[in-house]
Amino acid sequence: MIPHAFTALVVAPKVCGRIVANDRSLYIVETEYGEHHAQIVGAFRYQTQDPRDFPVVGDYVSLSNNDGTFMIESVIPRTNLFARRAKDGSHFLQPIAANIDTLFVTVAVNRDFNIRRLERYVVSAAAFDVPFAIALTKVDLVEEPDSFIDSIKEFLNDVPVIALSSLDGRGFNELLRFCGPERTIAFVGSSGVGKSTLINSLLDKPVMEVGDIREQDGRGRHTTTRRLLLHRLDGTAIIDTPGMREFSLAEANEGVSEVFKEITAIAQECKYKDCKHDAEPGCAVRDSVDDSRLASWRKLEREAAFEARKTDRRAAVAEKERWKAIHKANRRRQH
Ligand SMILES: Nc1nc2c(ncn2[C@@H]2O[C@H](COP(=O)(O)OP(=O)(O)O)[C@@H](O)[C@H]2O)c(=O)[nH]1
Ligand SMILES: [Mg+2]
Ligand SMILES: [Zn+2]
Repeated sequence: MIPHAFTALVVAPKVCGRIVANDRSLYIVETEYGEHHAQIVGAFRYQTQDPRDFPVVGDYVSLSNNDGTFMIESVIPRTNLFARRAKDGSHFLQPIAANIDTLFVTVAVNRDFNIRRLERYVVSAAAFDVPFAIALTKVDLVEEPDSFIDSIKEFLNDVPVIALSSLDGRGFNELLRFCGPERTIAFVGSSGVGKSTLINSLLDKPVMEVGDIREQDGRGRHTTTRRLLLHRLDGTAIIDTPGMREFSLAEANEGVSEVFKEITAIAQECKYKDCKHDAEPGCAVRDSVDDSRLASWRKLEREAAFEARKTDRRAAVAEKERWKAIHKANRRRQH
């Protein structure tokens, strides 16, 4: 189940594995020889500061095996990583899933349909270089799903939009075009849009609960961690993700330029340097871009720039604190 390209990178007696679930320091990895619990080897843990560098669901890892105790020694370089920055003021990115061939940004057609939220996911996927498509779910709830597809197409003209219903099976054949041996697809989107139901329908049988981590925590409570990477019989790896609350667009500058590439291109032709494409007379962007699209672009661009500045400031403060501590330790050592 693990592509040869990855197993080939791990030299025996080390074993190549893929992370399928994670709860704090505990991981479940699948290997050619079955599924195992694993933890990160101490040296890796102590040398790693950035949460982004820790293993995440979808990662391929190199494992050591000491009499059946598996330890994660390293993460094999990722083809990509979808991450987010929580709006909690941390300047660290929280990794969500790695090594994704297609990320389905999932939205439902009911009253929760929100094009702004969709835009946020999309610019974020573009910023992380993760190929994406749109999964429009619960189309059985409306008479006219086309109007929803149209409003997405208005914003993303060359991205596949798949209209789906887990109730009547609409759209699943189209979804299967993204599946295949050694393919990994992932679903992100707000809680309740139907990701888990969709994944269960995609699997040949409902196995969502299989392979959960069940542990007794320090207080004797049982905690269950859900397996997030599952396989279709055809070999497709499917990654579910926990519902995300608001996330910051700090990394999304490039994603915004990518998703709005026609605006980015026209902006180069603006006769004003530093044009805000706002009130400047004869602005090329305002003359040729649709008002609502321009409004979306402006809002996302401003937010991405603002978040990036804020994050840079926070990173600078953290870096300064770090050096202060190092100098202090050095001074102490000299006395
Ligand atoms: N009408 C309709 N309801 C759905 C569909 N898919 C999921 N649901 C319902 O939506 C709710 C949330 O689904 P769930 O898969 O848990 O969403 P998740 O939070 O994105 O994983 C559940 O009550 C499902 O029964 C669908 O295709 N049509
Ligand atoms: Mg779910
Ligand atoms: Zn302009």
